[in-house]
Amino acid sequence: MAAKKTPAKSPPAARKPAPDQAERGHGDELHQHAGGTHPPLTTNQGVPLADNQNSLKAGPRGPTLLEDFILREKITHFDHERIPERIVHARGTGVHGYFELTKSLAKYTSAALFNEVGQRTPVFARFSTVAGGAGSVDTPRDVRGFAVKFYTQQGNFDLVGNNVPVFFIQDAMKFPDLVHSVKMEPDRGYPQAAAAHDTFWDFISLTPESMHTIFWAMSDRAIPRSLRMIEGFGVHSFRLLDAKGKSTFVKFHWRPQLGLQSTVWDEAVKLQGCDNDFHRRDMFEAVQSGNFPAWDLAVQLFTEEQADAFPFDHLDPTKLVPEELVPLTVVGRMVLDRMPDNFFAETEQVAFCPANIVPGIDFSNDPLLQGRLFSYLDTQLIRLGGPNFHQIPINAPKCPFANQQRDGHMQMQVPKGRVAYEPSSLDPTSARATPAGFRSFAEHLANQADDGVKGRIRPETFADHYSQPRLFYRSQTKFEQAHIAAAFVFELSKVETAHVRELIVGHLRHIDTDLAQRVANGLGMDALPPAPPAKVPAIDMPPSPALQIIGKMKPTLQGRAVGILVDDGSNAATIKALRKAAEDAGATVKIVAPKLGGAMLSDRKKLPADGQLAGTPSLVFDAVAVVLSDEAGKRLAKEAAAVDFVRDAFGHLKAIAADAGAQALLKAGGIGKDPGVVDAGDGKAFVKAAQTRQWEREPKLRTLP
Ligand code: HDD
Repeated sequence: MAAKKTPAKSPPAARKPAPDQAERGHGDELHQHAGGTHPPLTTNQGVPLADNQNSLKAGPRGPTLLEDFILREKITHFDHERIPERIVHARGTGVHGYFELTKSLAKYTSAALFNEVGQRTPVFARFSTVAGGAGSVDTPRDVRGFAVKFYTQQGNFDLVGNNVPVFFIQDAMKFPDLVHSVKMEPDRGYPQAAAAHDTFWDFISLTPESMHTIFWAMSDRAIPRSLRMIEGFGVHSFRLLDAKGKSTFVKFHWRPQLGLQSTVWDEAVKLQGCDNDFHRRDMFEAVQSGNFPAWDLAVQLFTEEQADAFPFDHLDPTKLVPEELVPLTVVGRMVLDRMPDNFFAETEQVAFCPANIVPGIDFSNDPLLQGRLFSYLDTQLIRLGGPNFHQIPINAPKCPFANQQRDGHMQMQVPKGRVAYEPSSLDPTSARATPAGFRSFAEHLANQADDGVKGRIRPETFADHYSQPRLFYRSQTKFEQAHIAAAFVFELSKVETAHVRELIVGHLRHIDTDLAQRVANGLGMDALPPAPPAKVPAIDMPPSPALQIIGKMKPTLQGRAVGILVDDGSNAATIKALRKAAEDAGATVKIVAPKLGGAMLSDRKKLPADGQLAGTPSLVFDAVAVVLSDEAGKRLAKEAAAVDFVRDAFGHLKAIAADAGAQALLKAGGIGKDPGVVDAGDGKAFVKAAQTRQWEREPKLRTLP
């Protein structure tokens, strides 16, 4: 048998030496900012990386290797970047700052932060919408959260409030239902960040106690101009305790130093399209430019005896204590002066808990507050993944803290020694309870009429649901009343179920028949629907002008924004004078032009624009000026973005300064003579008109119910 010829082995191909890592990690990446002192990029284990652009592959076009621990670590971390968003208040804006005491409350409380005038306590404040998800818009009609964490020397005190002083429900038991009703409907997954749908109004129509807060939510407080211009309220009554344990009830109020300011509804709606981040951006830009927003902290103090004489129960969170009944005393101010370095680490991970309280302050028996004391800690456990979230820098107290709690997920501390219990005798340095520590108010429950009865009981004193919404509505200016009526009509027009709409109008009859009629007319109802039975009919309380927005707006341009629309040929001197007048009055001025590069002005100098016309509508300004050559005015009169610029400014009741060249554009926008439309040459008149909205203009523009 002929032996098979084995094929001659070809000599092994001469192997090229493997290129070193630096050569192999090629790509098209550019690092534009070369220079500087860049620390080495490492894995989370501190291993320096030579290539952060290419995964480890079996050959240039081969599969990726499981071995690539660098890729796996990077992707795994990325996959886990999101944490569960807050079930409510998911979208928020946080800012650092401080609280400074200007009037001592030492007579009422042993809480250190309220004792020494001049003392500064670091704070972190987070403002939020309630209903929308974390990526939702900033300007829906919604209550705004106003949560402040005080890092006091006696531990963290969280005042977790809203921009309205009352709440929708009287008992925490109902909170999940309230929230489920307002969130997007579970079968269809919409609407996002909106109360205007059937499930919300269905719940409200069957929950008469919600009426008071609904009025606040239908007012322009729910469409604020800026987070810097909202009020804040601790809502519940709390107790202040002096060193001897004597208690005084307290309600906390935040008052914006820039005054209250809201948008008009059409403006809020359009802002959603124009700038999803309108409030977040506004806060960021203000703080970054040194225009630090500030609030006065005011308190209402009253005794148990005074409270007993109120014509309502102050433990009911649907009730406010009118300022006319118990005046406000300003005790300090909060200044927000530093944006977080990292949104996730701080704003997202901050964990507010109404149960975070310090010696000298205590809770009241408000049943909503009592439920909240449980809920927030519980939510943080799931949101932040375990019991050590208090060690995350934004949540950690800034005073020393120590106890015998140990271990758990994400333990960051390395406690020393063998003693992790109390009482103990083995460690002379272990933490012990102190006489200066937190003590609850020694409340005598025996003074309550129904003392001793255990049950799911609602106090009779919580039964009046209509007097305070009546107080709120009747205290408003006619413009605000019209806005409330219009808001009801808008919201209910989105409700498909007729009996829900009718029941809401029925409730309104208990509050104010004229309003009920206006809303019924606006909805096109043939007759007023019947009012549901009321346990307690509304009583008239003396009007409280403090509940208005318009009455509390400050005629000022401080913290406001003015936009000047210019184009080639615009008069340089007019622009300069207008800018100076507005800036001297405290406004931020931005130049808007058809092209971002700017415009060649009458003095042959180029003025760069801060915003391009199509992307910078007048919505983002509090007042506008239009300075144009005749030719540009005629040209822009045919440009939709320019026409919208002036038409919207006019429609949103803003002041407009215009020169002769701008008249063609104003005409195209349908703008005629109006006290708020002034000559661009008169900076003083412009500033005066721009310091407020032109309320009288509105009835001429739109039919309000
Ligand atoms: Fe609440 C968040 C304000 C009633 C349960 N709430 C949350 C936030 C604010 C408020 C401002 C956001 C905090 C932040 O910025 O992280 N909540 C209020 C006010 C209430 C109120 C003023 C009534 C007076 N809340 C309330 C009740 C319950 C909750 C009755 C439950 C029984 N709230 C929560 C929560 C949240 C929350 C589910 C969601 C995310 C979080 O706590 O941290 O636990």
